[in-house]
Amino acid sequence: MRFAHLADTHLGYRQYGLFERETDFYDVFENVVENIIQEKPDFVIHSGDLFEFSRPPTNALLTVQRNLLKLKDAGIPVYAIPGNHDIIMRKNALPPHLLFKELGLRIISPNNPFFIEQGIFIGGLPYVSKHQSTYLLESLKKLEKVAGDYDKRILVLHQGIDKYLPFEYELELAHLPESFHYYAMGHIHNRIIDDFGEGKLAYPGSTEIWKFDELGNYHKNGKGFYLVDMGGDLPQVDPVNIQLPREFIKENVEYSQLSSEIDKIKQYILTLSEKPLLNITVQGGNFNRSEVFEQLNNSFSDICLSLRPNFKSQDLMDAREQLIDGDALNPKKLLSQRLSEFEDPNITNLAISLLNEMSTGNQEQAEIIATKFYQEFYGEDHDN
Ligand SMILES: [Mn+2]
Repeated sequence: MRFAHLADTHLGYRQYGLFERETDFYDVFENVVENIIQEKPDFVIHSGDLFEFSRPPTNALLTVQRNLLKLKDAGIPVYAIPGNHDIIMRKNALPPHLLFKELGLRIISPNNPFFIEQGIFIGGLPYVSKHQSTYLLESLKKLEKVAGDYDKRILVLHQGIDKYLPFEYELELAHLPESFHYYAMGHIHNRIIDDFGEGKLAYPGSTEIWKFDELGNYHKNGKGFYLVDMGGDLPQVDPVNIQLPREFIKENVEYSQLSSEIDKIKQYILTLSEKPLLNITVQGGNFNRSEVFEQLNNSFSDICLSLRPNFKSQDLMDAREQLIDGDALNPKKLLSQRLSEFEDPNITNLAISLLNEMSTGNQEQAEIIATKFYQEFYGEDHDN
C-alpha cells in the first residue's frame, strides 16, 4: 500500500508579479502529477495550499482540472484539505476545492472528517488559526477516537508545529495525538521527516520556491513530493525530487571585486537554459549605490528573469552600528513614529501593548489583547 504525499503547490502565485513565475508553478505541478502517475500509488494526499488564493485565477483552476482528470483516468484517488492560503476566513464560505468534487477530489472537512481507503483511516481537518486552538485540540481528540477502529491511521493537517516553526505555530507537538502512523503535514515549505507517534511525521514542503529563504533547504533536500509505503510496521518515506524550471541564485560579493564577480556570475548564467532569478548583495567599501545598481542592471537585466540587488556599503554598516550603540533605535519610539502614519491611535496602542507583552514573553496576555481588539473592531466571532 503506497501513496503520494504533497502540499503547498500554491497554484496561481505570480511571484514578483512575473507571468513566467506563475507558469513555473503550473509546470512543476504538472511534472509532479506525471511523476506520481508513473509511480502508480494507491492514492494521493494533498495537505493544503493547493492554490495561492481562495479565489484562484482561471489558469490555476484549469491546471488542477487537467491534472485531476489525468489522475482520475489513472484510477488514483486524491484526498485534500484546504490550507491557510486557499481557505476563506468567513462563516459558510466554500474553498475552491469544491469545484473538483465531481472529478473525484475527496475533500476532508468538518462535515467529512475522514475517509477509509482500502482499510486505511485518512482523517484530518482544514487549516485552523491560532485563535481557534481549543477547536483544533477538540477535533484532534475526536479524530483519534474514530481512528482507533482502524489498523492503519493517517492524520492530514495544514498547521505549523512549535518544534519546526517556533514563532508562528498553531499547534504544540505535545498536543498532537500520538496514535497515528503517518502525519501528512502541510504549511512549512521546507522538507521535514521526523519520528513521531506510531510512525512518521512529514512535511513534503512546497513544490516550487515560494520565498527566497527556502533556497537553503531546497539545495539540501530538494523539492517535490513523498512516496509513502504503509506496508511495514513503520511507514517508509521516500522523497521524490522534481527538477525546478529555473534557478534561484543568491550571491554576496565584495565591492572591491565587483567586476570580476559579475563576470563569473554572468558566465555561469550563460550555461543555464532558463533565465534565473538573481539576488545579489554588494557589500564593503564606500560606493555609490546608483552606480553599482546601473552596473548590475547592465550586466544582468537581459540574462536574468529578475534581479534583486541589495547594498551594504561600509558607511551604511558603520552608521547602523552607531545607531544600535546609542538609544536612537528605541523600538517603542520608532514603532509609534511609524504607526502615526495610520492616524489611528487604536492601532498604535495595540501595537505598543503587544510589543510590551511579547518582548517580556507574556504570550498569553498578548493573545488576550489581540483577541479583544479583533472582537471590538472587527466584530465577528470566529469560533466555529
Ligand atoms: Mn503554504
